[in-house]
Amino acid sequence: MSRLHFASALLPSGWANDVQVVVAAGAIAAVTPGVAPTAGDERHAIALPGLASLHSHAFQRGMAGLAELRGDSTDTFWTWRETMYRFALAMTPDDVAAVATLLYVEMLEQGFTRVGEFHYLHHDRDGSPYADIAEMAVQIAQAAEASGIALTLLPSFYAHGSFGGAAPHAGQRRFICSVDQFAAMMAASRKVIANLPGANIGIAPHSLRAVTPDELGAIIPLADGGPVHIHAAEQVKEVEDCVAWSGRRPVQWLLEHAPVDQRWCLIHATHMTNEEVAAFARTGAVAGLCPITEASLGDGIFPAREFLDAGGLFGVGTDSNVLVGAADELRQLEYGQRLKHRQRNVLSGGAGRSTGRTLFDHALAGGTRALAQTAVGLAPGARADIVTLDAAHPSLAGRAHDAVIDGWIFAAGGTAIDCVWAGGSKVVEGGRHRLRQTARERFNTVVRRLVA
Ligand code: NGQ
Ligand code: ZN
Repeated sequence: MSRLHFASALLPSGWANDVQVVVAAGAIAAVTPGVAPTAGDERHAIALPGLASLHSHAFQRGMAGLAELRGDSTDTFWTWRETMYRFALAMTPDDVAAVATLLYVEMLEQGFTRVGEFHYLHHDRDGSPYADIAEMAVQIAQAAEASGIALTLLPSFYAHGSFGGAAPHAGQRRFICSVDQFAAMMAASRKVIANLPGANIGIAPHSLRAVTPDELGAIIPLADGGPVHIHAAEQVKEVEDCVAWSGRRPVQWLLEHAPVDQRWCLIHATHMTNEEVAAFARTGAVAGLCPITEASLGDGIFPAREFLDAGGLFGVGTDSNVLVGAADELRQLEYGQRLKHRQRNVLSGGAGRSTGRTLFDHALAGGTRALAQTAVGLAPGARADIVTLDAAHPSLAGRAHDAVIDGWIFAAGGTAIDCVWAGGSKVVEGGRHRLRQTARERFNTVVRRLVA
């Protein structure tokens, strides 16, 4: 058991001062506002609950910044994807573990205490399953365990190269499963995470490009009540191809044909009509926004103002992990809206409200729902996932409460983070994860070989 004391802390009921938090067996046992610190309390200034990166492809951290060289033809999402596939084809299970470990260390340093790993790099380099069909999931779980981050493993079902059951191409061979293989992979993956603290599992039909309607129907029961994540409507070409295939747009098709409800998370959902926005918001499903990757890949701008006005809930993910940061994702989300609408404080939710606070509340609630967590934030029963900010950071000086969040998101970024507890264990101190150095060395060795 340990006792922490915060001069101020963001609780589910709002900001409170002089908050004592008791941590036992990795969870928050008690939260008491308005009490002076007692001897033996570890004291900090400002506490926030950790956020989730609800959408990550860990292996892609290995190629961050390596696809910024212009090619012979116009560079797009689709040409980036070819580069990404070439990188994926070269990686061994140990490479994936090295890359994922550093990524999760970085996520924790940046205020993410849970990751939704949308995991589709399943098979050996020739496309044949490993002797253990969940071999790559084992590597992901080991990285999560070493770093301390809570894992929501989302094994991805991927079977086709495009809409209508088109054959996959050779570059996709490591991702491909039959429905039966996927059922075996889910069973094996459940065992992989069974003893991992804080872990849970869902499923991730990759996209309507990769999964037929029949396959979607066959795999949804394998979630067994857990989360269901799917990429949808990220690119205009994807919307056009979906209309050509079905007469429906991707989000529209899902809302009409799949049992989309609060268990579901539609990743990106960038391109929607107003009708799709309203219907999506009504389902209670979460929009899994990845603003930095969506900007990096030239996807487009999510209709966030309209979606929030319709009562929709979003969370954020780091997706390609080209740059990892909770503040960075939320800032990019708001800045995209500012550039689009040529206004300021677009997503604050009303006069006198802090934009940073509103973004933070959404990311917390959306991440919690999308990754099927029952307890939210700094409250008894929740995992003890706590982030403290450095009150002496110049961008936080003189601020209190919501203004601190604004200072973090819009002015300081990750440099404002001081300590992070993951499942009650203090893994980040002074902004550095205890494994930073060893994880970097291992990662660098792998990546030097991969880029050579
Ligand atoms: C992915 N990433 O699965 O890693 C995808 C690219 C695809 C993003 N969509 C592959 N950002 O969607 O076909
Ligand atoms: Zn993705």
